Amino acid sequence: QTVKYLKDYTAPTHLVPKTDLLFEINEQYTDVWATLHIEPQNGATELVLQGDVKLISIKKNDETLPETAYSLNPNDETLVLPNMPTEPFTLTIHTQVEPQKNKSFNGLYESEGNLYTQCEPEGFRKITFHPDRPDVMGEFTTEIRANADKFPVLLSNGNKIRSGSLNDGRHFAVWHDPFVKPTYLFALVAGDLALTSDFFITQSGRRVVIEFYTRQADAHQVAFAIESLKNSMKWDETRFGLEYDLDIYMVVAVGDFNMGAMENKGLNIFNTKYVLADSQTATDADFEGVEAVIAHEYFHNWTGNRVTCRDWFQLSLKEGLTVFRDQEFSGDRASRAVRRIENVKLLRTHQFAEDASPMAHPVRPASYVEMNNFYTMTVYEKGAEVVRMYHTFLGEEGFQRGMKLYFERHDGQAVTCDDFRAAMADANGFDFEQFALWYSQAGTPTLQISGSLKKNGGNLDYVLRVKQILPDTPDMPASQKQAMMMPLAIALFNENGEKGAFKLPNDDNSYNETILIVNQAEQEFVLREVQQSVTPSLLRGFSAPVHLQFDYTNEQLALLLAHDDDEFARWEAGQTLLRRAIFANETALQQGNDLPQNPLLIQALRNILNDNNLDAAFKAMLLQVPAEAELWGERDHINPVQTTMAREALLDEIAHALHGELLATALNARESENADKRGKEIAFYEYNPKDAGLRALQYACFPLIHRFDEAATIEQVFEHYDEMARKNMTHEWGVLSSINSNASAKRDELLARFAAKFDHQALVMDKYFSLIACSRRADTLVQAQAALNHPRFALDNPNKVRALIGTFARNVPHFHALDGSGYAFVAQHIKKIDAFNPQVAAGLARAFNLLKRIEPQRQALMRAELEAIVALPSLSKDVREIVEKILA
Ligand code: HT7
Ligand code: ZN
Repeated sequence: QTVKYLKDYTAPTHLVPKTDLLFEINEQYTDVWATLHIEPQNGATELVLQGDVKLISIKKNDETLPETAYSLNPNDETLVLPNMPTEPFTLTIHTQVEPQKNKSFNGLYESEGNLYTQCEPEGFRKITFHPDRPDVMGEFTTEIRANADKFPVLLSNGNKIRSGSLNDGRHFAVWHDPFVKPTYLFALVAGDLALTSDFFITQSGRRVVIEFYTRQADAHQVAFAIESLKNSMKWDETRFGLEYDLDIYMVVAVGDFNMGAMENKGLNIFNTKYVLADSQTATDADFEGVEAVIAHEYFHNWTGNRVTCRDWFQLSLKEGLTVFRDQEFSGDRASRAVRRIENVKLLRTHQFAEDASPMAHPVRPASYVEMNNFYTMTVYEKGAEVVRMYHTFLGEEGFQRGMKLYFERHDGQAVTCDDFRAAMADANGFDFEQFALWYSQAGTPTLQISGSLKKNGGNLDYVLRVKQILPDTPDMPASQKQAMMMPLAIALFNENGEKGAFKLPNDDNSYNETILIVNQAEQEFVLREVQQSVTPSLLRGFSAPVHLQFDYTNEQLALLLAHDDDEFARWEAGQTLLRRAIFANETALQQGNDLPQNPLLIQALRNILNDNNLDAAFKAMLLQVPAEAELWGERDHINPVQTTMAREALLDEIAHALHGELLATALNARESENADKRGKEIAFYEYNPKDAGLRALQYACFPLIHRFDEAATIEQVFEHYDEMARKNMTHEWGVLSSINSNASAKRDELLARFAAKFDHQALVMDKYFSLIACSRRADTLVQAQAALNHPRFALDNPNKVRALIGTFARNVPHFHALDGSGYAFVAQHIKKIDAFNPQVAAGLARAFNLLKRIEPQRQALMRAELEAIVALPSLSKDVREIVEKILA
């Protein structure tokens, strides 16, 4: 396998400032003529183009080149032209593609009779030959010709400059994008699609046309996405001072898509999951997903498109920054604290696991085999945390000064993470030299903190000792790693739960919270003139992406849970109590002891349930018991099923001890949700953040209510399902998820009714398949296997695969079943899917990344499956890279 290294980067030998494309779409295949206007650099004569596509012919300045003038190398997907002029010249390259046969959804592909492209990161080379690297930027003009009946809509980037009829029922459109861009932002869509239009007036008064393209049957579901786009456009103007640049912004929704969406200049292509939403088919979480992804792709217009990446190692330059921007947007829209906690949960569940696995890599990877494998939690989510740390150090004003300088310096360029860091540093006179380590050192640091009171004359000092521990990762032993620089936000609470004042060294001002700069392996911070009793609130707001170890007593955690005014720290105190209770159960199970009781935790949860001043969405968050994957942190010898049992035992304890409070809370939340809707149409149960919070609270309680008395609850749900579910999909989903592990036939019947009702709603059928796959019932594997034959299931549709097989691979007791059946099921489908969609197969293969940290019996079973996968001679490099890393 060819490994590409960041250290080997060299500037391009040839630039391509202009590319003219002609697509002639036929029944069976599409002809592409690409005219590249090439500017050799520094007298270079050998031109290497990338391509994985059928070559028909090449012309140099209108003269057909003989086959002896170039060599095609399918192994490394290159076309080498050794004797090219040193002066500017053109190459016109004729290629032929078969989009109907393309099930990889990469390059030009067909879905339901329409054509779409996906070019990031290296899909353009499946369309034509080109340097196809992000630092070769140019202006694109694209002509599309196709049958007018079958393909009435012809779209590409930029502005439509011409269109008209041709002979034989064909027509054409010519698009020109005035902004230079790399090939990965190229897009084309051709098909029979419904258009929903709107417009946005920018801060400078320009009118931007908004066009959303969907299947005709889906057009009524785009209103929320359009509103989200307008909100995003407004927010980017007000918070970042960034205005949209073209006169048209198009979004196309497609059901076959490998990821969430793609930010192609002026022509975003979206997974339908992140465009289509109405209250009968989408949950509140789905609405929030649509809003966030619409925003994310829109924000790329500046952070990604106007300023792009020099090479793919710099992916986090655009992704980390854009995730940070979409997180801030969502936080500004509503429920900032809850959004922050959700982001941290996602990071800790998936990115921390990645960082502790053989797949660990720095935010800026040093090498890769298949770039598609590096659209990771580390690049996106840890990358966003790295950007957030700049923000924490500099504050909003300083951060915006940095952004301004970044755009002044680099608009229209392809740059690096160091250029971003330099802009932040130079705009603020802040030294971010050491901070660069966040881009090169993989693994999650641990901060071991201890605190003690010390007499200082008549006063007391609180001395915090901070030790930074960096883990070994496959790319670098801990001994070679250097101490990182990070912000540590802290406050001190007294025994009454009040925030206490303190002073800092050489500073006579009083503070009640501060940000300490951690930058050494071991460090001491002195907080002066503190009160007698101190409980520190540490890593407030999750100020750095680290593990925190501090020896809190359970009473101190309960105090923070009751009183901390930083919602993250408050929630985290509760999570630590919950984690401790589960670990204690695990130990008891291992040792065959009785399970311990947790009166302090139960009382703390009772107080939360009874607290009428708490925001409903936040209360729902406080009640969430950490999932298994959140509990594994840095542990080894994991026995997944024992973790599940320990966790379930705690859920039982909570459900029984707090049944009355849970019922009352759920009923109150339902009452509050209904209060302003009496006498109104059901359609009034729409998404809005306040009602979403009330619903989140109802469905935080309902599974625990079901757990208290399963038989009575399933009867009740069965009797009243239509009434409970009819308000909107959040209720329908909430009810079904709550009883989804119930062993009775009534649960099966309810799911069957759900599937029948939504048979023709592809996105709701994804929900049905994920319900099947996430159930903790004993027969889940059998049901998942049967679902493969459901008429609405399709192995070549990535959403369906993620819903059924991806969800199953996260179902801890079933994926990790001791007979190996769960591993075999997932492995079997990795092999099948790899034959046509390596990217999706590689995504599934990541489920095995726990291999080395799992107990020996399961480790052997997993290993056997992985070894069978790598033994396949035709295995893609995508899956091979992942599986070989896991096995190494
Ligand atoms: N920048 C986009 C990445 C993406 C992608 C990558 C590989 C293969 C298919 C893909 N579709 C979209 C999405 C984003 O982060 O905005
Ligand atoms: Zn992105």
